Amino acid sequence: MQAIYNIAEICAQKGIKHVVLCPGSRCAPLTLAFSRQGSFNIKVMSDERSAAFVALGMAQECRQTVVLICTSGSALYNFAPAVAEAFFSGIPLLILSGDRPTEWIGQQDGQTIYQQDIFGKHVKRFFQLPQEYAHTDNVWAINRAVNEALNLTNNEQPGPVHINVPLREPLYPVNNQPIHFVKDVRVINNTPKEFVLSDDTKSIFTKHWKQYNKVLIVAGQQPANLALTQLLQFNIEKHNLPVLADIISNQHKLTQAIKHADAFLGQAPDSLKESLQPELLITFGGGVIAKQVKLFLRKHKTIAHWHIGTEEQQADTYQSLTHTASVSPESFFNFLSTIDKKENFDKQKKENYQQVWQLEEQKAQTLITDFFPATSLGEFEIVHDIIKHLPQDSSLHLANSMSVRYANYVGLSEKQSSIEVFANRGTSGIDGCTSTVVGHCIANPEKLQVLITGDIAFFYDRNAFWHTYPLPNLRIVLLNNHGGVIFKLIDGPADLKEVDEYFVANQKLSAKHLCAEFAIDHLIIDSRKKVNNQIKNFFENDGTPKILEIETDTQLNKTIFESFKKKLKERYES
Ligand SMILES: Cc1ncc(C[n+]2csc(CCOP(=O)(O)OP(=O)(O)O)c2C)c(N)n1
Repeated sequence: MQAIYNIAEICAQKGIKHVVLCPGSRCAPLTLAFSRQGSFNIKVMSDERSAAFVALGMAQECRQTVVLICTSGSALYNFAPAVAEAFFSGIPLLILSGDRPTEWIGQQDGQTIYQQDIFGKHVKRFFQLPQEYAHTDNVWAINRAVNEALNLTNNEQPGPVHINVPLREPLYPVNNQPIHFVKDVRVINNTPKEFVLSDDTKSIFTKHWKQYNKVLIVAGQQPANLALTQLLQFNIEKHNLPVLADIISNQHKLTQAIKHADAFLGQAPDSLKESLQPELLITFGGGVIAKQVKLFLRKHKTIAHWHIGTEEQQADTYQSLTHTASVSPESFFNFLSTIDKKENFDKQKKENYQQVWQLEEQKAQTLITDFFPATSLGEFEIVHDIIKHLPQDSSLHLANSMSVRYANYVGLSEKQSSIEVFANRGTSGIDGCTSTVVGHCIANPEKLQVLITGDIAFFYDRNAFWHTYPLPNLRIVLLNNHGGVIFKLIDGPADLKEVDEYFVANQKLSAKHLCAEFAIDHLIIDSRKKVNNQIKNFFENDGTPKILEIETDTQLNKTIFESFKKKLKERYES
């Protein structure tokens, strides 16, 4: 087993800190190697689906590869939702699965499935280790594969990598022999590729830059990056650029960001959309939440569209992509900051274009500030109140469905620049939102982690709490409308006679019993008067995890959301 035990030593020497382990026999050599090696922070969780999302949250928080270990059989399949999310969001995970030697697959030997390449395209690479480890070639092959896998997880395009480890019995050390770690195990270091803008690319871009004055920037989902935000700010001011920034782009520090495009584009007349139509579109980061931005840019197509980034996949979200520049957004915006300002008539045109966006943003912002009803207890106004009261230096996590959408309509202010926003938008699943936040809590116990979630997403992922790790920094706002309210709010299902039974899928739970089971403080808001007081108690840092539950009425939520859209529309009718 020495070659297998060495896997833990290689990981340790390559700086891996966190390991999430799911118990089982087939993976026992891995379990023992990682636990006895001594340098890892190991967490044990029995539900593999939840464990994988916890690992994902930890990797996202530390911006470092997390190792995820499980036994053979369906255990491994349960990692799949988080693996897919990690793949599409670029989060580094190394998955190590114990397996039977290949001759035992399909031989009714129990707990055996086809594990090779099980995640298909949802991992960056799959490695099958040799199943005999004594020959020096196999020792070399295992070492090489583990090094390569680790390097792949966290290079210029991070993501999940899977190593399947066939293990022959005996799986446990005979006579309890100690495990020996080879300290001079070989480590292959990886120097990340350096991407630079070639002179050719610079000159093609500069030609476009000179040619077009309606230049629009769209920031997609990305982690907070102060240096990049400062560069963007410089470019906005120098070149008069409108920057569309969803809440998940973490660009709320920008002074002139357009944060409410989703709100106003949804209601804007065609004439306005025509004047907002860009000639040159520059995008960076992942996807955007704003559906109206996507529809607008697909219909009112730009002439040139440059996507900046080192992603392998070429996403043509707006069906207008003409160029990709494989450099980091920092180096691109650095280059942009060196280009001369436009002068005279061109300068005027650029300023005008920026002003049209700016004006719409300001009007939407004013409407949103004034909109929220003071007495009703709908979930939109609760999200608004929570966001306004978020403590500095906390993280805001948004579950899929209406939570992330409401929050995007509300937005964060420039003053809240120390708050980082996260959401599982790689696959937009409702399945691991809570576990992901738990991973953040475990990896960074100093930071307050606030999740806003709907009830279906919340109860779906209740095994997020099923372990022994304290979560004093966890705060969950549970918008309990007893079903998937989104299906009542979006165009399409809302008016179908089947909507309640087959889409909303009512459920009756409240978090009361769950909170008692897992020793979580359960706070309730059942009237608007209690909001301020309860929010204050909720954010208090007294060493206990807390869930703030608000039972809301679907019809009221629908009425409030519709009245919000109506008010946005009325602005254009008057
Ligand atoms: C794993 C997964 N299953 C199903 C869906 C489809 N889906 C999207 S939103 C939603 C309902 C979510 O309800 P809830 O969490 O209560 O939020 P609300 O709609 O009330 O805001 C469903 C089933 C999904 N995104 N992910």
